[in-house]
Amino acid sequence: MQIYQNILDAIADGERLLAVLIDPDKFSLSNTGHFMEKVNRSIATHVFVGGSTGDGNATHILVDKIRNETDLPVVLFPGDVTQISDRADAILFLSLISGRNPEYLIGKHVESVSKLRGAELEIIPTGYVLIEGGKSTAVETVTATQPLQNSDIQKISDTAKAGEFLGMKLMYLEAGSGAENCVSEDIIKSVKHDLKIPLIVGGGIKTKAQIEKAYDSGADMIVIGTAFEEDATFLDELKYNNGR
Ligand code: 1GP
Repeated sequence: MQIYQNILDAIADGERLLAVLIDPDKFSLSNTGHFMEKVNRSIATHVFVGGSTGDGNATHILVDKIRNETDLPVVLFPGDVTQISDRADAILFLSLISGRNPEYLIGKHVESVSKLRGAELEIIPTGYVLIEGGKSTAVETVTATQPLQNSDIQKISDTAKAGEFLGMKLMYLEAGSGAENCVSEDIIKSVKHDLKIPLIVGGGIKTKAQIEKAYDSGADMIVIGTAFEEDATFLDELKYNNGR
């Protein structure tokens, strides 16, 4: 599978992408079959696996189980080096460019090389921009970084653009898992206006209206975790509507 090229092709075809985020820490393995059945019937295009705190073995087992239940690409969204599993199709190689903690700008990346070298995972360099979402998030705590203020749209746009200049292939605007406020339309529009690489938006998206607004503002891919964890029937509401 060529995950990144497929993302570019889908966007060129006008497709709206949706990643279902599964956090190994919060997900019960015994629920995998039932949950993935719903995912497979929904408009979801990708499965992301990862969390801020999860341990590696749980991720590995979960990725294996998910792969048996779906043909969708399974992409690691790792909170830590331990969460790298070569059973996934790809990994978002995240740089937390909103923060100034060297561990999340280069340190963890160096640590991960011994696991990635020789693995068949597609590595997708991804700029990760944490934006305040109304309450303190696990990402903030774990990475010891501050999110960007949502009023500082220029800085957010400049940060994303700098990531693109550095060669990142995807840009991820993150309000944090379970955020009270998802990333605003104004922020998405401003970042999108300036950016040539695909734009991912996640954190705190819980309703169809929020999904539509994010797409209409320019998000190419939306990531939802908490809303599906809390109510998997929300997946049933997201029917095919984009020609797939
Ligand atoms: C978190 O962006 C993802 O990293 C998804 O957030 O859990 O709030 O959907 P939610």
